[in-house]
Amino acid sequence: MKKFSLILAVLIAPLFAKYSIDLGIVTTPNSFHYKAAEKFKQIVEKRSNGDIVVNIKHSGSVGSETSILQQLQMNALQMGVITAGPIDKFVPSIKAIEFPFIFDSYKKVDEILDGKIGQSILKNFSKANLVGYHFLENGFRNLTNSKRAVHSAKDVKGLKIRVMKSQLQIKIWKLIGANPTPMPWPIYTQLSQHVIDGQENPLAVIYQFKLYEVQKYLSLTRHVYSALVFVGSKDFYNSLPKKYQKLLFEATKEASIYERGLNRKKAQFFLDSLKKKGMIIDEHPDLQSFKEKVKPLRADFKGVAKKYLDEILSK
Ligand code: EAX
Repeated sequence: MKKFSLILAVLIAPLFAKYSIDLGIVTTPNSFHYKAAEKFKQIVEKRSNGDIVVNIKHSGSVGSETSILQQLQMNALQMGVITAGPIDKFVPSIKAIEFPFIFDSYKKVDEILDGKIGQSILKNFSKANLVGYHFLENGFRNLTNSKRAVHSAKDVKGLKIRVMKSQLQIKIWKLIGANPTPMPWPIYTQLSQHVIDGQENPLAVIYQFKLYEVQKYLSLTRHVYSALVFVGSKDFYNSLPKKYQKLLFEATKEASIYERGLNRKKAQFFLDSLKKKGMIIDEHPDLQSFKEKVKPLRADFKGVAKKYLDEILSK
């Protein structure tokens, strides 16, 4: 009986909820994006006493990250956990934190993202009819490919590399010498069919999406720190009573801190696992050669993005 009423409560709870949040992610339930979304769901549903329900739409079932952002602008979705890369079309100032080799430690990441610069970037989401709630973590991005070992930038020459849908990311890989191809996630099929030779992502994503099956070489380039952002629909946010607006900020913050901790704790695990899976790993690529190639990028930065970039670089 007890079990029955519990099941009943779960089934009818959504009927009594006053607000419903559809939250989109492009990754699968084993990802950190999902773990963060799940934590957010637990907090929000509990602290709103069921007034708010959260439905996690995972694995790209509601479209690519760019499409999720567009749906958030129209309140067709209410929240998403989105990679910073494709956000730069909507919120150009976020480019400052996607600049190559700008972060050398988690300490600096947290200082910038949770500090004044991060806060102003999140505020800028409002101009795109979005809410930037909180930064969480995808991780440092590393290059993989199926063709050859990459130790220095010259080894990248001519490789067809899938990049995120971001002008900045395309430019980075052009400068390094690759043939960058922007595509939405996921890209396993394109890698396995050799439409592209390589890609770049944090170790967790490489492992969780089994890219080791189709990519032999991994270079720990850590070229870009990849933040994730809890993004929301501004219209939905404005429709909420103050106490629930506050709750969304609280819950995204707690879920982000939880996810960052989890992600960092497992970094070594993913490296060991990829080794066990047989990837050939260059743990100490010639980063200086990559840094040299991307130097001209700084001249492309204008306005607010330049202001943030200069500030981060001066720290
Ligand atoms: O969050 O599109 C990407 O490369 C992202 O880093 C990731 O895989 C999804």
